Amino acid sequence: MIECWTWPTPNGHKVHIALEEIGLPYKVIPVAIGKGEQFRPEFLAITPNHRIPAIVDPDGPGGKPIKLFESGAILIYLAEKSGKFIPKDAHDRYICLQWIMFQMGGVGPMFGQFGHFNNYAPEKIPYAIERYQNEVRRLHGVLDKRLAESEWLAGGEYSIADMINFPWLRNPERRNIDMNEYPNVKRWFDAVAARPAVQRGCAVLADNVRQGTMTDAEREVMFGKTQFAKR
Ligand SMILES: N[C@@H](CCC(=O)N[C@@H](CS)C(=O)NCC(=O)O)C(=O)O
Repeated sequence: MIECWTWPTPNGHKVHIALEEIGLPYKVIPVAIGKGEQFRPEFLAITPNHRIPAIVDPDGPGGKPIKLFESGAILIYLAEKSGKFIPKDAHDRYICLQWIMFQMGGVGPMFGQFGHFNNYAPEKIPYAIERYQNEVRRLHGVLDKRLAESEWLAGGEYSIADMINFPWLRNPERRNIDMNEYPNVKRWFDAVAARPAVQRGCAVLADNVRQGTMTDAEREVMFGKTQFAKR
């Protein structure tokens, strides 16, 4: 059975959603990132990047085990393993990969940096907040344009490109986003959110979602010496 080393964050939810949509059996292994469990030797043996999500599939290519980190690689792997949710047509397949890269290189890092400077940075740096807020808005605009011309991100069929972008579009108020300004994103978001497998994916470890502000101990793990210690 696939081991899914994870935590209930947008990057974790991508993999939970894909596993639920595809219907592959999996075992959740929680990695409490606020407590520093990402630095445990057993997790570092799977990913030197000490970030969730990561998977271990004992039945990988050629029947050999595979360990994988980076959510984009994991979703492509799961889709190819199952033959589901990735277009078979070469043209559409590249379009699907394009929107996966857009999420991995754009939406994730930019939304993440906005969250950091807006919520967690010890000092408010207006330039940084404004820069990432502008990027968040710009990226919503790019998605809106695409979804004005296409039902799903990869084209006519729901795919891993939708699964990977969706979790980062949740809770728009946290990014000062009014979804009514992006009606095509809103239409797409509601359609993805209505899928039972997506709801099951977002419920994985949901009791562990942090309520309220970060404690000093969590802050130290995420942004202090523990995070940057040489390993
Ligand atoms: N590009 C990576 C990003 C993974 C990532 O940033 N994971 C965060 C949670 S969403 C994490 O594990 N953070 C732990 C830490 O910062 O120590 C992916 O998509 O898998």
